[in-house]
Amino acid sequence: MSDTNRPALVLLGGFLGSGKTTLMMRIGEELSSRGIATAVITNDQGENLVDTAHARERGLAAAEIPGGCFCCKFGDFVTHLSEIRRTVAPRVILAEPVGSCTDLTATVLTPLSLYHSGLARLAAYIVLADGPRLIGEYRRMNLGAPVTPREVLIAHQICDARRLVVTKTDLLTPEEVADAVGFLRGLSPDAQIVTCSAVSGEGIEPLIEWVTTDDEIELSDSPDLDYDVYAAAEAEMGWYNGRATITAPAGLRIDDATTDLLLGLKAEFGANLIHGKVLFVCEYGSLKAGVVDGRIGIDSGLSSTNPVTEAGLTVNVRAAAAPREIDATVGRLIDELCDRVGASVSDYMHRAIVPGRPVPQHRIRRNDGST
Ligand SMILES: Nc1nc2c(ncn2[C@@H]2O[C@H](COP(=O)(O)OP(=O)(O)OP(=O)(O)O)[C@@H](O)[C@H]2O)c(=O)[nH]1
Ligand SMILES: [Mg+2]
Repeated sequence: MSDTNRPALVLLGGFLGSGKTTLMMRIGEELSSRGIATAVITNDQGENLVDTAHARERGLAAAEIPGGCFCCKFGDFVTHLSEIRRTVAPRVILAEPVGSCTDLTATVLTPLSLYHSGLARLAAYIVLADGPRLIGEYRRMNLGAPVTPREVLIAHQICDARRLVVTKTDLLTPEEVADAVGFLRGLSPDAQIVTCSAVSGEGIEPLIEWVTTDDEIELSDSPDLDYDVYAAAEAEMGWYNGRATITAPAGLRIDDATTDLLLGLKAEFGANLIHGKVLFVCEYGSLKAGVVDGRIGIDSGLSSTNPVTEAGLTVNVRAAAAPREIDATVGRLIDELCDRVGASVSDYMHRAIVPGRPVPQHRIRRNDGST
């Protein structure tokens, strides 16, 4: 990397559950081990984020922009960029936009390059696509000629970036990986496409090269997007974020409790569960796990499975369901878990919302120059 004072900024976009946080942690840890100071910025429609807590537990400097995506909170994004630059002085900043957000070329990258180019060098804009979903759910959708709001959103995310990653290749056979790449290539013929598993580490090296480049990306024009349809896609989803302290005099096994909660979410919401995440923090460290596409993944384990008497719990759920329903269901699942182990809940803070219409502070498309 060249000796420049400006940190490299890398945006890692992609639909909910595509593996952004997991890959960001993996890249962050890899860069740190090479002596490259790295910070992350997470983003969500709500507060109390599993992702931010997880990053901090893993020792990465992390800033969080809650309550809206980078585009609608562009001012906050700029403030956090300069703040993290001043306090941490990273060489690389990895930023994860909300998984239901798109149009970042027009709403984040172009405004940054026009108005705040001194803050960071735009090193890469990478969009992730979930490998198993590419060859399953996405293949059954009309992403090539999108019709439904969800199809429009996912297709736009993929076409907005010139660099794409097929994630979770450890869950696919080599033939399925080739199939997933071919499918993605059909949607975005000119993009650079790599494949990787953040779990096994396979395919990480090309990504490290993308992230540590000395270059600055050339901004292309962003594909057109109907904001009414985009808003409809966001409005189909309910977002629940909650946090509580669990006190269990008779002892609570965190691994069992995590599985219980995730299986409960899966059973309650079925195919409508887009991404459920659980983070427990206790005396043995933290355990983060999630469920996507019906599959449970453990992202970080504890040093011991011995029962604990107190733990902090954070739960984030994104589902195609009414917020009230998600809120009530998660509350009941936590209560049922506590009843089973004789535990009690305190300091329970929870909020469930439908994201509002995306209203970016700037939207600059190169061919019309409007803001
Ligand atoms: N097997 C496998 N699982 C993965 C991999 N990457 C992510 N996962 C799992 O996929 C789930 C979602 O991963 P995240 O990194 O949280 O996804 P995300 O894109 O940040 O999701 P949002 O923050 O909701 O937008 C987690 O349960 C991970 O365990 C991978 O390379 N292999
Ligand atoms: Mg995430």
